[in-house]
Amino acid sequence: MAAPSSYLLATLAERLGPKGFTRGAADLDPWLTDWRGRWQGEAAAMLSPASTEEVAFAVRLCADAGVPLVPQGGNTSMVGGATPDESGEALLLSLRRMNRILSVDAETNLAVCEAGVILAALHEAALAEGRRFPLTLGAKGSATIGGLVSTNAGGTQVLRHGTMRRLVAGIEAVLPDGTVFDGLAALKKDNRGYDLTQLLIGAEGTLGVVTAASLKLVPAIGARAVAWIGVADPAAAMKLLRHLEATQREAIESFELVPRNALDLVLAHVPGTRPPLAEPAPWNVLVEAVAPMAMPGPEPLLYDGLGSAHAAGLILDATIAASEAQAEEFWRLRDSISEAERRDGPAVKHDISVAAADMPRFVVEGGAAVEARFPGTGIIAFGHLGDGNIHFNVRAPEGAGPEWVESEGIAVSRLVHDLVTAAGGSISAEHGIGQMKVAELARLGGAARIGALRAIKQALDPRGIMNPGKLVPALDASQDRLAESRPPQ
Ligand code: 2HG
Ligand code: ZN
Repeated sequence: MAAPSSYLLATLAERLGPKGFTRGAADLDPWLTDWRGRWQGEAAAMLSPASTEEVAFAVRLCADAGVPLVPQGGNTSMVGGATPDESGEALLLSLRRMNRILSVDAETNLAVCEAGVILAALHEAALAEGRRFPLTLGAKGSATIGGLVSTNAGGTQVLRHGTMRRLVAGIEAVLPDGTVFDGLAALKKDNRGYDLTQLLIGAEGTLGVVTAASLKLVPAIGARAVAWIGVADPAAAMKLLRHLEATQREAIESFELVPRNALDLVLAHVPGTRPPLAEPAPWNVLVEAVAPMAMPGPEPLLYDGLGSAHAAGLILDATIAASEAQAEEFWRLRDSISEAERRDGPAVKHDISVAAADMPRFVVEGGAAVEARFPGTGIIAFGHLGDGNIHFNVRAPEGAGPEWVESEGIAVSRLVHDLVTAAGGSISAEHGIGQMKVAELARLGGAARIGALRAIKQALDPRGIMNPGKLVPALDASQDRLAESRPPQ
C-alpha cells in the first residue's frame, strides 16, 4: 500500500469539490479517533462523496494507486472499526453526505436509504408512514445505515426481529476495484450463486463500501408496555424470559439484563436519572412488549405474566411504566450504561455470546474466574440476555488509570475470550472485530474460518486497500498465534 500522491489528491479534490474533499485538521480531527478515545489515527484527507458514482470514482483511483481507504459512517464503532492507522497514508471515506432516504413504501414494507442516513432519521421517516424499522440501539442518533449494515449491528430488538442481516432486503456497494454491485432490488428469491449481499453485511468495509440499502419495515407500534423487573440472578432472569415467551403471544421484543453495579453507575453519572424500584435488586431486567395498531395493547397480558412469575418465585419486584415518559426513563437507564461506564473510568470491554441457555452460568462463573485472577476488578455484565449476548466489561481496580487497560487489558481479554471459546461461544456478538479484536480472532478463530476470511479478502481486494488492519488477520502476524492456539492432537 502507498500514501496518496499529490496528483491523486488533486484529482480527488477536483472531482469531489470542496464539500467532498477536506484536509484541514479541524475538519478531520473529530473523525480520527473512536468514540471511547481508545484509538487515534491519521489520514491524508477526508473524502465525503455525494453519490455512488463519486464513491466508485474514488475507489477506482485508490485501487489503481494502492492507496488505503477507511470507510466511516457515524463513527460509533466499539472496536476501532472506522479509525485509520497512524501512518497517515489512508484516506477517510465518510459516507455521511449520502444521507437521503430514497423511499419508504408502506405497501411493500420497504425503505431504501443511502448509506449515510442516520438510524433515528429512518425511524422517524418510517413512523410517518405508519411503519417501523425494528432495529434500535443507544447510538441511534449518530449510527448510520451503512455502518449498521457493515457491522451487522444488533441492539435491543434482536430477540424478535434479528440483527441487521435479517432486516436487509438488498444493498448497493462499491467493490474494491471500483465496480458497483447493484443488489438493491428486494428479491425474495435470487439464486445467482454466492450471496454478495450477505457477504458484504458484517464485512466491516473490508470487501467494499456499502452505499445504499433496502430495508424491511414492520407495522408501527400501536401500544407498548415497558417493565423494570428485579430478579435474584441471571438464571432467574432466563427463567423469566421463558415464562414470558410462554404467556405473552409474540409480543416480547426486548429483554435486557442490567446488573446492580451498572444501574448504580448510571444513577451516579447520568443527571436526571432515578432508581426504578423502591428496593434495589441485585439484577434487573428491562422488558418491552409491543402490539401493532388495531391490536389489543400488551399491558394487561404483561401484567398477568409478571404476576404469575412473581407467584412462581421468579422475580423479586416489578413495575410497569405508567406512561410513555416513564417508559422512556426506563430505557434511558438501560441505554446510558455505556456512557456511564465511560465516565466512570477505565474498563476492558467484551461483547460475547454463548448459547442463550448457557449465558446465566457463564456470567456468574466467568465473572468469578476473572475477578479471582485479576483482584480488584469488577464485572459489569449487561445487555441482550435473550440473545445469549452480554457485554462482559471488566472494570479496572479502584484508583487505576487508563494505563491499567494498556498493561492488563490483553491478559484480561485473553482470559475472557478463552472462557467464551471453551463454552463454544463467540468473541464478537454484535460489535464486530475491527482492530480491537483482530489478534484475538487470529488466536481463537480456528484455521478454517481464518483461512476462508483471508481467501475471500484476497480474491476481492488483492491490493488490500479496503479498511486495512480490520477484521481479517494478517497472514504473517497470526501464523504463530494460530499454531499456538491449535488444540493438542
Ligand atoms: C449496548 O448494548 C451497546 O449498550 C454497548 O452494545 C455495549 O458499551 C458496551 O459495552
Ligand atoms: Zn449491545
